[in-house]
Amino acid sequence: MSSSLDSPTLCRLPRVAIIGAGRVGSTLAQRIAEKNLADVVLLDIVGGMPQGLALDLLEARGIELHNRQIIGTNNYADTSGSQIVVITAGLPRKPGMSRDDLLRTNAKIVVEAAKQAIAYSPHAIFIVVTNPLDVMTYLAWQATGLPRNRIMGMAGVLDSARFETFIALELGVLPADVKAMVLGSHGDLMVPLSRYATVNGIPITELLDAATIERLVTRTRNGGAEIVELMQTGGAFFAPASATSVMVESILLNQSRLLPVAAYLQGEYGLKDVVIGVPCRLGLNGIESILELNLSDSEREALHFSAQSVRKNIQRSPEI
Ligand code: TXD
Repeated sequence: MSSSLDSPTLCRLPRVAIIGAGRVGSTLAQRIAEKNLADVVLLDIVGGMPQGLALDLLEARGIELHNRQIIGTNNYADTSGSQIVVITAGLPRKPGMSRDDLLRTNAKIVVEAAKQAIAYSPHAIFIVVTNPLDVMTYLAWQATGLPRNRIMGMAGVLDSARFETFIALELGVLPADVKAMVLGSHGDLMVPLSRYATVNGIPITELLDAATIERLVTRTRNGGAEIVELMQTGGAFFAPASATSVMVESILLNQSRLLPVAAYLQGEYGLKDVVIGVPCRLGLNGIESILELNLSDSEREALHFSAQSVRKNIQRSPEI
């Protein structure tokens, strides 16, 4: 027996398009759906693969207790109307390969993906994940012509999470109690700000000696390579997907979280026309604001050095 009810108001959740359904892309789809943040469209160049992954994720919905739509496709038309587009398409690093070795191949892939995606989702906010991260974000910004608040790269959240992990392991404390901020480019020249790292408000400089902190900083700088060396077949993807999902969440839920994000700078930190990791407040408009910290001379120098290497790679990248 059924009683008549007013037709339920269907609450349409936002849609996130993920370009590149590889390890980072598919894990991100899982995180977004299981956090109930948005419907997900997974797109890849390989036929059948994103469709299979989407079906697999759909079959877990009853167990994971969510009802998000997950679509797998090879057609950009299916991504239309997305609020957020995440670009993970490209080749990952192989052992011994630097992120910059990926430059040429991934530049073509990312620029093409950005152009196609913006055509179908002209109001979307873009998050670039593909390496070399800062250069790819710059190229995607150029290719889309987006205002700078609507395009950013994910790296600092991951690098900071790695630094926090190593601090927590060293001190034997709960990882969630450790907060750290890593700025600069995503690579060997990243800038972990040790003096801002705390355990529930206590600066780590009170808890660890300088040599130990330096060891943890070095491990953070090599965090990606350490995993590539261990795995031998591709790089990290669980933590990168988690880090990206935090950015997606802060934007969709307008959380205003202050996160290190690769942003296009127009004079902040004395840097212009370059993309580099700086603290940004993320909300519905994407980058709501950029926070300018009072850096020490050596931190500022390290940030500028890091920006210089990004610039060099932007100049080296192919005309597309
Ligand atoms: O901190 C960060 N930003 C990073 C970046 C952390 C981890 C991974 N990082 C980089 O993300 C990594 O160096 C790669 O450049 C990307 C994606 O890494 P992932 O590990 O997911 O690589 P996969 O598993 O090889 O997936 C890439 C997918 C794969 O399925 C390809 O078929 C697809 O990209 N691909 C494309 N999709 C759409 N369109 C085109 N042209 C295309 N080319 C490849």
